[in-house]
Amino acid sequence: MAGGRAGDVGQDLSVTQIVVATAIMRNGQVLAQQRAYPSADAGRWEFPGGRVEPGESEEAAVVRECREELGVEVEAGPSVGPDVPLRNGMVLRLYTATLVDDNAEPVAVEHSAVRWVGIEEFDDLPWLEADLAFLPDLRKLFG
Ligand code: 9L3
Ligand code: MG
Repeated sequence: MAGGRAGDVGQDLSVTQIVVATAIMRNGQVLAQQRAYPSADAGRWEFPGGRVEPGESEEAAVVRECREELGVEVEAGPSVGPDVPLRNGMVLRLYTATLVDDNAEPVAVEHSAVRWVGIEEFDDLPWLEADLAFLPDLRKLFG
């Protein structure tokens, strides 16, 4: 925008795009989902989530993404683990969460599969590289 100044309406390219990931915890397990796309990531496992939208809080993004991807309502808890740099300057940040209805079963709306994973099974899954960075802190949380 010609003549644009800080504070003008428009995209501020200096703001880091946060991608939230969600560790939904229930009965000593955490929910993982298997990506269907893009092809480079298909078959790999991740914590559900996606890009925070402009003006949206990170917690609200967690709730929205879990609703969209899993068809369940969650309550976002504290963030855990490191900020993980992604391609294109984006940063991945993990939030803990619980199901609002403990008996609700998440479903794979746009993914290949979902699965509850105990810490003893963490090493069995081919995780996305970025999500691997969260496993040590999750182990401590469950340990
Ligand atoms: N990403 C990595 N690990 C995750 C999530 C939720 C996302 N647990 C990466 C994959 C994409 C980017 O972040 O490159 C945006 O995520 P999405 O909108 O494809 O879910
Ligand atoms: Mg996503």
